[in-house]
Amino acid sequence: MNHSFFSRRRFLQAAGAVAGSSLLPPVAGWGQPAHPQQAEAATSGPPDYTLTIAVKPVELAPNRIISTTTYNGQFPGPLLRFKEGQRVTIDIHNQTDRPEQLHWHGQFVSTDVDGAAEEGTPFIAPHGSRRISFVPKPSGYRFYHTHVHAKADLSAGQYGGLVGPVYIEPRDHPGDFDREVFLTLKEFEPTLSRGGDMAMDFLSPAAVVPSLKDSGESAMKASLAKGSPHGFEVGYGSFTINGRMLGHGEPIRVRRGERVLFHILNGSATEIRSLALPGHTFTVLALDGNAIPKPTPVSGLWLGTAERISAIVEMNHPGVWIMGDLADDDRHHGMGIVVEYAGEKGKPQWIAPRPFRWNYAHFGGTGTSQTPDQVFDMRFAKQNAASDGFNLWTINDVAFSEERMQPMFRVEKGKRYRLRMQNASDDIHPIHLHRHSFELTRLAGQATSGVMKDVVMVGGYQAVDVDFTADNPGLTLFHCHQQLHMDFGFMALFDYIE
Ligand SMILES: [Cu+2]
Repeated sequence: MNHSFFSRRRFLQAAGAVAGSSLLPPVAGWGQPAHPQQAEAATSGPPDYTLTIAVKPVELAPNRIISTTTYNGQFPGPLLRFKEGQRVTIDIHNQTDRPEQLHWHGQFVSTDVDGAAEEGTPFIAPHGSRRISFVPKPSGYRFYHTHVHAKADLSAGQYGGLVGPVYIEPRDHPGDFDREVFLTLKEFEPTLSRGGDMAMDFLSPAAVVPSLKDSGESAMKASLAKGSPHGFEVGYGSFTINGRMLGHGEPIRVRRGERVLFHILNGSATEIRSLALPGHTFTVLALDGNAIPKPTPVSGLWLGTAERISAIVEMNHPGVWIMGDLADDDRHHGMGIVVEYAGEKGKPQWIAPRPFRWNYAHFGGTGTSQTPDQVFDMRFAKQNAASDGFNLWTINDVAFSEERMQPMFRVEKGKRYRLRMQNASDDIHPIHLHRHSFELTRLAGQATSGVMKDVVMVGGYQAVDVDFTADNPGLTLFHCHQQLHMDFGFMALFDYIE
């Protein structure tokens, strides 16, 4: 049997196609508005899918019913299974009082449908509708979510329930597993707080850049010395997997010997999540939906906001278990799901795994990555409590704002670019690039290759390099996926030049 669920051969072909695209003529000049591509124009007739955005009750647990914005009245939104290369038409209805954006995270689509106003995607008007059509690609685990600024309004943006999974079936390879299980991790009942308790010490390598640390710490000290409080953070009252708090949803029922393929999404607005299943290991096949060079077993998972992991668990340790977050407090408030073997009974058990660190390079290959045509240096910094008590975030000293939407970086179609990211803050930032994927090339001093992603966690005071090929013309948004950070400046635009 073929043990690689994802087609390595197709992946390499795709990479080859990217490398060859430099022969195509460049399009979309600097300063011009984004052109909706003809190919993306809406079709007539009934849609393939309908997504309705509306405020609905969601039952997280018995007697714990919240009211939040949902897709089709459910959380998570419906799993959309597309076929790679087969056009889909989707009607989006917005039954709320706010303009909405629906972003196709991880897909190579045009700016007209990507779902980011900064790139020129039209809003779905309050009580309005929009029909979109696009060709899903690339294959693998993607997702869709709202893409509006919430700022201080914790009922808006990704603080609500506007998150749903997408799976784009590859053209071949049914894969070697018995069952697929999709899990969306998500907190509800957000509140503002001062200071958080987010885990910070799980990334490997742990090396920090001393000059980044000095500059971040002295900026923070200066702010506190002036009497500023710490900037606002967000905490949550309830934690769920697939919209249910631990113990209140259907358990995942398994049989001994089964190979279960988990597709796990961190749908959080702001939090980094972890997941472990006592007595079992995860064999990671894909990160952010893209096959990794070599399937790799790990004892637990870490996911920044918007990251996805596809991993096989061989069910070879019968019992009734809690698959849950490593943070006891978050698990006790719901971040877990029961895994129950056939014929086993009793109270679900949690056993903390031995401490482990998360290193993307474990999933990388041994090859060296291609030399980029150009390097963009990016420095991320925090201005403590500088925007009405919220932290203000800058990229190269510029905080993005709706009044200041000029592209910061310009790329040419077909060229390969390195983003040399330097984080002068103590927070971990899950950094996302729209409409493209990137290859991880250096993580806190460690070289790697072959890991293709669309989100990468950049550790506090650390440096990370990623490379991407400019192969999807149009304005392209780059931002931290932490909602509080992206809402307060942590964004930049790339544009294509002739
Ligand atoms: Cu961030």
